[in-house]
Formats: sequence, C-alpha cells, structure tokens
Amino acid sequence: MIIGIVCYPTFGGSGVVATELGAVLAKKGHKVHFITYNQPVRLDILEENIYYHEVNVHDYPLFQYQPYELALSSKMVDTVLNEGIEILHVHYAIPHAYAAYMAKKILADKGIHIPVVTTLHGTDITLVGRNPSYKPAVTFSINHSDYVTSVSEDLKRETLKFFVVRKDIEVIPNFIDLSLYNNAKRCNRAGLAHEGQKIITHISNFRKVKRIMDVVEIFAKVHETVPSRLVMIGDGPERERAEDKAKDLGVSEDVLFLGKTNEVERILCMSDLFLLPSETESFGLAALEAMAAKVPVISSNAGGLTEVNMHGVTGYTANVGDVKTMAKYATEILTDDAKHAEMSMAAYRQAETFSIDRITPKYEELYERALKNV
Ligand code: GMT
Repeated sequence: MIIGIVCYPTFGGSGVVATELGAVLAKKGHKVHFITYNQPVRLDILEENIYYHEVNVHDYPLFQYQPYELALSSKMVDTVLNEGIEILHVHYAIPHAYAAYMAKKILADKGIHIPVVTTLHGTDITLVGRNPSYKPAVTFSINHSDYVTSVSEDLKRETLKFFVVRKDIEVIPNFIDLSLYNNAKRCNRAGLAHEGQKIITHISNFRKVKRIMDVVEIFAKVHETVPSRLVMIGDGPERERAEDKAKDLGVSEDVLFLGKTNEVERILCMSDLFLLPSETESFGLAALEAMAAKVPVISSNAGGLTEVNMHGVTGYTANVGDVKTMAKYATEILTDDAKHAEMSMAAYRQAETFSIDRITPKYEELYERALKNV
C-alpha cells in the first residue's frame, strides 16, 4: 500500500506513535509518506520506503495567523497526486482531520477517491477539541472521516460523551517496540545517580495536565526515607515552577532536569520506578515505555491509564492529586526487592500485550478494509 501519514512531528506521544507506525509499515514493504511541518523527531528518512514531505506556510503581513490547514490540505493533495498515495492516515484530530476532509474533497473534484483514517490521541478530544472554538469543526471532521480509531477504550467513551458522533470508533491501543529495551539493566547508572541511590523517572511535555509539581512532591516524600534521585525528562511550561519546587522542598541536589532527549530507552533501562500522576491521560505511552524497560509505574487512575498500568500488578494507581498515597506506594516498591522484581516482570509482561507485532497489523487490516470499500 502507499500510505500518507500526517502527524505532529514533535516529541509528543501522537507523533511518536505515528512515526513508529510508519516505520514498521515501511519495513513490511509499504511505501509511507510523512506529511508534516518538520521532520518527525524519531523518523529515519534514510530507511527504505520512507518519504518526507514538508508543509511550508508562507508568511504574509496581512495574516495575524498563518493558514496552516490550507497549506496542509494543499500539500496532501499534491502528495497524493504526485506519489499515488492510496490512503491518508491522520493522527490527532486538530487540525489534521479537518485538513484531510478538505484534501479529500479537492481530490474528489479531480475524480480521485481516497479514504481518510483519523486516529484520536487524547488532548484533541479531552482538552482542546471540547473547547467551543473548535468543537463544531472537530465533530464534523470525526463524522466525515471514513474510519476513526482511538488509542484507548476510555478515549472512545470520552469522545462519545462530548461529541455527537455518528461514526463507529475502533479502539487500536498504542504499541511498543520491545526490542529497543532488550538491553535493559545493562546500562551504567553512574552518570545518573550515586552508588546506592534509587532512580525515579518522569517523562512528559511538562504541561499542566502532567502535574509535575506532584512528581516533585512525591519524590520529596520518598526521598525522606529512600536514598534516591529524580530524573526529569522533557521540557515545557511547568519546568521552572518544578525546579523552584524542588528547591523549596530541599531536594534540588537530587533532581536532574535533563530536557528533551533521544536517549529515553537508555534512561528508562537505568530506572527503578516511573511516575505519571497526570490529571488526564488517554493512554500514557510514557508509562508503557517504562514498562517495556521493566520499570514499575506509579500513576494516577485518570483516563486510559488503568488500561495500561494495572493497580497492584505492574505498579500502583491512585486518585489524581493524592501525592501521599502515591509516595507511600513508591516507597513500598523501592524498599521491597522481591516486590520490585515481581512488579518489574509483570510490567514487562503487560508491555508485551502492546507489542508492535501484535498491534500494528490492526492498522494494516483497517487500511485494507478501507481500500476495499473506496
Ligand atoms: O500527552 C500529551 O500532552 C501529548 C499527547 C499527544 O498528542 O502527543 O499525548 C496524547 O497521545 C498519546 C499517544 O496516543 C497518549 O499516550 C497520551 O496519553 C495522550 N495525552 C493525553 O491524553 C494528555
């Protein structure tokens, strides 16, 4: 198949999922064309069957806001015509599903009929899409996609609760390439922590929804009794506040802010525990990545997180904001070697159920169905 993938090219989960899906499809012999405003961070354009088409938005003094959707739709149309793309798969509804609808209509005008698959990832529904400024357009785009998928059962429920959706939503959960984590625990921890310190990790875009103040508070409580280091990966608007909080709580010497990095697997392989206390999370790809590295997870029980992190098995979940309970669970895991070992293995087994080989054929099957029904 010749597939066009549209996504955000950033470190965010939706971009990572889209990029890794494209990479695996390319390995299987499909031709995969990425249409984005930058080269996706995890995309290797030297791989066979992978192509990258950049969306350029022209600056013009009249515009206060650049018309990105227009440029994206036009790029989709051109790429479909030039490369013979048979199916468009857009990740994140805003504005990709909307732009894809326009591209589809423009192509239909030229006698070319192309199916559009929209994958909902989370904030496009739970935070941004619900906003009255976007809601009518998001509802329309979902209903006019040929196929709609969501990354968790919870996200499907949320979508049906907040939008009048006439389309069937198929749940295809996120996936993980376990082979990337196979060198687990062989990494040298000395660069991250002193001898005898446990390593606790958090990865996110440091937006409010991730509650990184809770991460620092949980760590400060654990640190009272467990020699430990907190490794914060990522960057975003809450970083400065979190740095101040670490200082206020007297733990800043043992909190490392490493910023954005491509070394996620290596850092996770050195970690003893992963924290994800988010306000909402449609899936929690970062938690799954930790589990693939055999790292137990303490998370909130919001959204789709409980579909990934099984309470009492792969780690623990607690109510959003309940830092006391999360710290208690964290201390329990870090001070009981047998429990830690048991949960690490359970985390890995749970990650296996989301392995790339099990999940990505579901997308291929969906594409084949879509192409049959054009
Ligand atoms: O978490 C974010 O703020 C980034 C966002 C994105 O669109 O990249 O992540 C969403 O999609 C991920 C991949 O499907 C999910 O694993 C995340 O749970 C989801 N984030 C939220 O729902 C907050």
